Amino acid sequence: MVAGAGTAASSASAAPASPWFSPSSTASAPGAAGAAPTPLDRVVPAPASVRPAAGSYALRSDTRIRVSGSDGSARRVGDYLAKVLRPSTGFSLPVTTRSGDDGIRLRLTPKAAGVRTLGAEGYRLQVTGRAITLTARGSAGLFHGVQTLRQLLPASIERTTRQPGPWRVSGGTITDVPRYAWRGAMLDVSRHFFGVDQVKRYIDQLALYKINKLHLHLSDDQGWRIAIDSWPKLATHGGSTQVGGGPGGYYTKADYREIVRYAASRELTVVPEVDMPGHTNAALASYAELNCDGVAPPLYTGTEVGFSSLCVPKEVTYDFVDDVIRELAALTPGRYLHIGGDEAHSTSHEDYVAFMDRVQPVVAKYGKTVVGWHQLTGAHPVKGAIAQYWGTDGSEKEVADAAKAGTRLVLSPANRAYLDMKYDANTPLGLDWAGYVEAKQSYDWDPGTYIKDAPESSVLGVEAPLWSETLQTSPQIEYMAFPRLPGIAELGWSPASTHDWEDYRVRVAAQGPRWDAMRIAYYHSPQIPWPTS
Ligand code: TNX
Repeated sequence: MVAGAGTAASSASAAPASPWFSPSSTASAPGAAGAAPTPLDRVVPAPASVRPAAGSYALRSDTRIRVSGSDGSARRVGDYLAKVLRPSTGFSLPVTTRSGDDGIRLRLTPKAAGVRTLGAEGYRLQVTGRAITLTARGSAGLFHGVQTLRQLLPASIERTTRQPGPWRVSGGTITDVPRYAWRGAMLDVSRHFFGVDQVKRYIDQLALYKINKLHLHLSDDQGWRIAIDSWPKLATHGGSTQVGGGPGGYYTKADYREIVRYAASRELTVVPEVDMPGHTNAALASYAELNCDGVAPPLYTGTEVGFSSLCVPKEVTYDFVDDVIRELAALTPGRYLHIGGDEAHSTSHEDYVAFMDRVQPVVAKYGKTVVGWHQLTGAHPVKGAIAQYWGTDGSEKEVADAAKAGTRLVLSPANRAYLDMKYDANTPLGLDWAGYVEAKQSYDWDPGTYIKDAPESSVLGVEAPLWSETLQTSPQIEYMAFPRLPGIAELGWSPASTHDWEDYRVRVAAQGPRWDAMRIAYYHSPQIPWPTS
């Protein structure tokens, strides 16, 4: 669609025709410094609308980042952009509120006509020889536009040492808005605990692809990971181990607030999950009175599921639930609170329904919207509830019925969106109960039509969960998340009309050199034509 890629490919014909040297592996591949700049439509997620124009903009040593808008949020995005660009360019890139028609301009114009259709998260990026102008109604739009701009610069922009450039961006206009409001990623910090810095690193990676929800799975059989003042042993005892018997850990309230703050600075909302009534061994081990027989079980470090349950008939259970939800809601500025509800195999159906009937109103009492795994649709989801689907074929009638009755859906089909599934039989990490999930399998489905008989309007978005039974380090997180996470992010952001595996696999291939520059330990899927230089 855009001149540039073709030009780059033909200039690569000087490369030796050896099996070790494909044209895309030469230094003149789009996106490599010194080559034609990356065409505007070569980003992930695919933009909603692209109009290329002649010319290009080049960052220079005297480029300024000009921010406008009254409340300082454009400046914060400008400062973030400057921090990304300064190390590799070596330019000073001052951020200024002085207006001007040159440089990189970040304009926050909540009311201007012509930007209304951009909504809260959309942006317009205009590139001419004189300026790059990003326009949005809110800071989220500017921030997402900055992520697009990063991808339009050469991959070496992501390095932390000075690089030669040149730093050119193709001319034209991108106008971009998300398809879905919920574009989530879940991290299981219970099976293995991940510290604040590891979570921040993942947040930075999620932000690259315009993910806007960070769902933290804070409790499970193997560990309780958030300090609750009224039930202190949840964290100190329930958080004291993990799968395999390591030391585990938990977030203090200050730690959790720091994660929330950092996520917000990257335009992500934290969605905390406390999984109930099953997946509760860590809590049951911490307080004997939560057990129906009054006996605390030992801590658990295996990987079985479905053996634990809160005691539904006991009143103390609801004191516990009220305290936990009250404290967690008070710590959480976002609207959502996830109460789990999956795999309650040790809870009778009757008890499950009774439990959910009592607990959902507690979430509302503390001002939050209920999110639950889709088994909640087998009980009585309250008005406004959100069900997170994790089945594998979209055929569950109770999910479709709930959707018809107003329950909104976040889609995480396990055989598509589960980042902990192995890519193939040789993947050293992960599980395989939902089958192998290679890059194409992960990308090639449509959230709008996935759940049989659910109205398309019930779909709030998509989410990629990363369960951590087999994962302990940031490189392991990255190996499972990349390249599948960007594909799920694209399903959440890009219009269905742009969906095309053959096109996507080439666009995502161009992310490889960026991940190399950022030291992201991605899986080199054989389905993707990675540049090899
Ligand atoms: C199912 S998905 C679970 C988790 C496991 C995961 C592993 C869901 C709601 N429950 O407890 O960690 O499979 O893939």
